Formats: sequence, C-alpha cells, structure tokens
Amino acid sequence: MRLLVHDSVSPVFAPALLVDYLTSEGVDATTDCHPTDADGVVAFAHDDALLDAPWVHAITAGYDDYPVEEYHEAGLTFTNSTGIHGTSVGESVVGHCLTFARRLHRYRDRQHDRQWEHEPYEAAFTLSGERACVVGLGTLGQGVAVRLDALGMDVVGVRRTPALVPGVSEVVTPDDLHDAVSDARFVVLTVPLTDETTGLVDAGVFATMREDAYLVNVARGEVVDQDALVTALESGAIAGAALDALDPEPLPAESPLWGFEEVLITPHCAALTNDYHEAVGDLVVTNARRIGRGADPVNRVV
Ligand code: NDP
Ligand code: 7N6
Repeated sequence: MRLLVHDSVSPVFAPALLVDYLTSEGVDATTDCHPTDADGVVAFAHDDALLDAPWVHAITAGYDDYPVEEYHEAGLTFTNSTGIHGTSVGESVVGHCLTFARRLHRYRDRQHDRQWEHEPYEAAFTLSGERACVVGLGTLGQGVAVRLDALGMDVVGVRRTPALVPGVSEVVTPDDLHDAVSDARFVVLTVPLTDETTGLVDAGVFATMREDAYLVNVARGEVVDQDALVTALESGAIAGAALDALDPEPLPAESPLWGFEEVLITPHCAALTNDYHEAVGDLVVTNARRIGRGADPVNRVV
C-alpha cells in the first residue's frame, strides 16, 4: 500500500510531516507520485486527478466541497476525518464564550491604545448558570457540550435523532430550533453543511434569539444567512458573534462583519493544533490497514 500526501494539505500542515508520521507507523507514503500510481491519496481539497485514485481520504470532517456523487460513480472509496476535532474545537468554543463573557476582546482592543479602562459594570458576566444551545451533537457538538457543561452552563442540543449525549440536559429536533435558541445566551453551530442546514440560521432565528445572545459558528459559513446576521447585529437583535466559518472564505475586506466590536472573526482555525497531522495520520493508518485486508474503512462517506 503506497499513499500520496497531496500538496493541497499544505495550508494545514507541511505534507512532509504526515509522510514522516505515516512512514514511522510502517505505511509507505510520498509527496511525489501521480494519484493513479497511489493506492490512496490524503487531501485537503478536491482536484480532478483524485478521480484516478482508488481511495481518497479528506483531512477534514466536512466534505461539502468534494464531488461525492462523482466519487461514487467513479467507484472510489472516500473517507473523512470526523472524530478528531472534539478537543480542539471544543476548547476554541470555550475560548469564544469566555472572551465575550469576561470581555477579553474589548480589553485586548484597548491594549493597543495603552488604555487602562473598565468595561461598563453591566457588561461582564459569568458563563456559570447561562444556557447554551448547541446545534449538531456529533464530534464537535459533544466536544463543546461537555466543556460548557463543566463550566456550569446548562446545555441544550439540536439534532435530527433526539438522543441525549454527555453534557446535554435536553435534545430537540430541528423542528424545535426556534424554541431551543429562544432562551440561550450562546447558540453554537456544529452541524455539517447539507441542503437541510444551508441558511438554517436566518432572520427568523435571529428574531427569536435573545438580544443579549451570541452566535458561535464553527460549522460552515453557509449555515448562516450572513446578510441576516449583519442586519441582526446592526439592529441589536443579538449581542454579537464569534465566526470561525464564513461565506466566502477568506472573508472579503469590505465585509461589514469585520467592523463590529462584538464580532470575533477567526480564519477557520478552530480545529488547528500542532498534532493535527498525527490525528489524521492515525485515521489513515487504520484505514490503510483495513483496506489492505479487504475490510471496510472507518469514516467511509462513499
Ligand atoms: P459529525 O458527523 O460527528 O456530527 C454532525 C452532527 O450534526 C450530528 O450530531 C448530526 O446528528 C447533526 N446533524 C446533521 N444534520 C443536522 C440537521 N439538519 N439539523 C441538526 N443537526 C444535524 O460531524 P463533526 O462534528 O465531526 O463535524 C461537523 C461539521 O463541523 C463538519 O461537517 C464541518 O463542516 C464542521 N467542522 C468545522 C471545523 C472547524 O475547523 N471550524 C472542524 C471540524 C468540523 P443527527 O444525524 O442526529 O442529526
Ligand atoms: C482545517 C479545518 C473540518 O471540516 O473545517 C474543518 O474538518 C477543517 C483543518
């Protein structure tokens, strides 16, 4: 079994890091062959040459940018990296919520002006006792839920299968999204981008949210109606937003979202961490071995 680590992974980690890790685990890997000559390709983005490979592994959980139907028709095996982001994204979301509650973003803004000044007395709050609504309760959602619960928050969740998961006190289905967000201080988006979730958070949802509520989007930009978000922020329908996923990416310089004091924009980095290549590598090794012995790979999409 010989694997190609595709150059598209470069924005996330140096391809050689994964080649070295796979080699150390006894899997033959290179950055330098054509997909046709490899038994599998590890990629961050699709290109048509991947259609010539028997197996493509996405280093991401989201695969909304991949032509899954074409892969299916081409008869290739396609696997993703769901399962590895609970800790990194969970900690990032805790950071977003704490930043707003403890006003850290405003102090950091003022630091650049060497300004020693308190926030208004009413502005600071504690997460403990506040409610979060987490939309999507897979790896990301559960990673978020257990951490916010540990900070004393009441966490409710939304998913299509209304089964409870650790850290969550109540789960409802998407039909009850409005009810679920209506009394939450934080609404956290951790769903995949699908036909059902495109534009899920729209003007109606913002109208239902509390005026002191924050949206946290670590899913995909398209899950939110971004024009409606700008309107909601301008009108004070919600208090603010932490946005790690935007539409489009990078967010254009002229977007009004850059300018709000209560908006925290991060460049799709909530999952980035210095052992990301190892977490992906472990999945790739597992699947290389499984495929090698004719077993079904884990995290199979098609
Ligand atoms: P999982 O497949 O583990 O979880 C997805 C969850 O969403 C499940 O609980 C599923 O439950 C729920 N879900 C699916 N459709 C709907 C719907 N229409 N309404 C409500 N809930 C729904 O995926 P991950 O947690 O690993 O990743 C989720 C997404 O997060 C990725 O697809 C990706 O887009 C994004 N992501 C972003 C990262 C970042 O860096 N910002 C990092 C990693 C992922 P059920 O089936 O019961 O509905
Ligand atoms: C860069 C982010 C995912 O879907 O969006 C994330 O896994 C990946 C590592």
